[in-house]
Amino acid sequence: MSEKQRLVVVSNRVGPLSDEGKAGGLAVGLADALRRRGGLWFGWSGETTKDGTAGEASRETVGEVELVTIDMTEEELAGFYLGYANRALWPLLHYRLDLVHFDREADRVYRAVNARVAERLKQFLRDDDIVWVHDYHFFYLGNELRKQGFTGRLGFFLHIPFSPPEMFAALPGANDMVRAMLAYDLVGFQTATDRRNFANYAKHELDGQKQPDDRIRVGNRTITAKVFPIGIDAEGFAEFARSGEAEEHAAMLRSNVGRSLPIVGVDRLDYSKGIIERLLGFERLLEQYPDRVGGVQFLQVAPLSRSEVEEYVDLRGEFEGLVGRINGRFATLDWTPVHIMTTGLTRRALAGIYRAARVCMVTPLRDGMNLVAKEFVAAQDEADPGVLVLSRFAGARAELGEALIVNPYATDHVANAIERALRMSLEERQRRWRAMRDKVFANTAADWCRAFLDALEAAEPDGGVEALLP
Ligand code: ADQ
Repeated sequence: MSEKQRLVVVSNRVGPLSDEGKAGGLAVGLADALRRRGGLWFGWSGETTKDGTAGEASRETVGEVELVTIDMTEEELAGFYLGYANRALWPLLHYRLDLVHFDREADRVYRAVNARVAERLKQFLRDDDIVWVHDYHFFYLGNELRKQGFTGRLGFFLHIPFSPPEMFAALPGANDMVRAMLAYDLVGFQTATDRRNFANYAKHELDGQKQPDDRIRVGNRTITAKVFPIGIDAEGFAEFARSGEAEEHAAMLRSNVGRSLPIVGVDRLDYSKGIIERLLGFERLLEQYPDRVGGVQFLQVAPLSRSEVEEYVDLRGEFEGLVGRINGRFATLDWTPVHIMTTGLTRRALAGIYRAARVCMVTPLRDGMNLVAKEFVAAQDEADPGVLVLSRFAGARAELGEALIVNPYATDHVANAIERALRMSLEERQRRWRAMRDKVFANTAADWCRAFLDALEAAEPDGGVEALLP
C-alpha cells in the first residue's frame, strides 16, 4: 500500500483534527495518519434534522484532510445510537446481559443506518482508497460497502471488548453480525481475549476454522483478525502535565486535600467503569484502616454520559446516593472523604490532576483498553510518581502488569490495594512506574495506527470481495 493511497476513516463522531488540548488518544493517532497520507474522515455531525442521513453532507477541509459529516433524524438517533448501539451492543459486549435491551425496531434502524451511511460514503470513495471503520456502531458497514460495489481494502477496529461466544450468542441476529464482519479484510481487537472470543464464535457457531498468521476461515472467505492495543500520545500528554495549567490544577487539588493524600478516579459515568465498586472499596478502606480517616481524600471526576439512556440515569442516582452515604458516615467538620466533579476538564487540567494524585483508581468491570490508565502513567513525575490501581478486567492490564492489579468486585481486595499503594516506598513506586512508562511510550497512538494500517496492507483476504450477508 503506497503512502499515496488515500485513507478514509469512518467513526460515529469525527475529529477534532487539531490538538487544542481537547483531543483524546484516538483522535490524535488518527489525525496523524490522515495528515500523513491525506484523507477523508466520515461520520455523524452530532445534529438531528428532518432529513437525517438523507440530507446534505457537510464538508470541511483542514490541510490535507477532508471532514465529511451527515445528520440523523430523531428516529435514526433513537434506534441506531441510543437503542441499539448503547442499549443492546454496549452492555452485551461489556458482559452485561442483565442490562441488555433487544428491540426489533432498534435492530432494523441500526442496520438501515449502516446501509445508509455506506451509500452516502460510497459517493466519496475512490476504488483504491483504504477504508478504516471504527467501533460497534458500524458492524454492518463493510458488508454494505461491498454491496455498493466497493472493492478496495476494508479494515475494522473494535474499541470495546468482544464478549465470549456463549454470551454473544444471546444477540438476536448474532450470526448475521459476525458474517457481516467477515466482509472486512482485517478486524482488529484491543486484547487477545477479545480476539479469541470472536474467533471462537466464528468457529463454533459458523463452522469457521482457525488458520495460521491470525487468519480465520468461514466458508470460502478468509480474513485476518489481530490484536492492536491502542496507545496514547504519550509525549504530548507528558508535556500537558508539565504545563502551567496543569501546575495550577495540581496546586488546587493539593490545597483542597490539605494534609490528606489525594486518590483519584477519572471516568465517564458508565456502569462498565466500576465506579460504584471503587467507592465501596474506598469506604471499606475507611472502615478497616481507621488511621486513614481524615488522611485521604477521594476525587472522582465523572463527566455525565448518555443521560438519555435509563441505565445511566439509574447509575447517576446510585452514584450520588453512595457518595452521600460515605460522606455522611465519615465526614468531620474540616474533612470530606469523597469529592465528585461531573464537569469536563481540559486535557492539561486533567494531566495536572493525575500528576498530583498519590493513587489513581482504574477499576472497570470490563473495558476495551482504558486510556486513563496510560494517561496517568504518562503524567507522572519521576521524582515522586503515584501508584496505579488497575482492574484485571481492563484491556490495559495486559500491558501494565506493574500496576497493583485488583479484582474490582472484591471489596476487601480493593481496600487493601489502596492501603498498599498509600504505604508504598518511593523506590518501589519508581520501579513500577518506570516499567509502565517504558511500555506507554513504546506503543503510542501513532504506533497503533501504523501497525493497523501495515497489517491492513499485508492482509491477504481470500474468497472475493462480494458481500457475504445478503
Ligand atoms: P472510553 O470508554 O471513553 O473509550 P477511556 O479509554 O478511558 O474510555 O477514554 C476516556 C477518555 O476521556 C480519556 O482520554 C480521558 O482522559 C477522557 N476524559 C475522562 N473524563 C474527562 C473529563 N472530565 N474531561 C476531559 N476528558 C475526560 C473507549 C473504550 C476504551 C478504549 C477507548 C479507546 O471504552 O476501553 O480505551 O475507547 O479505544
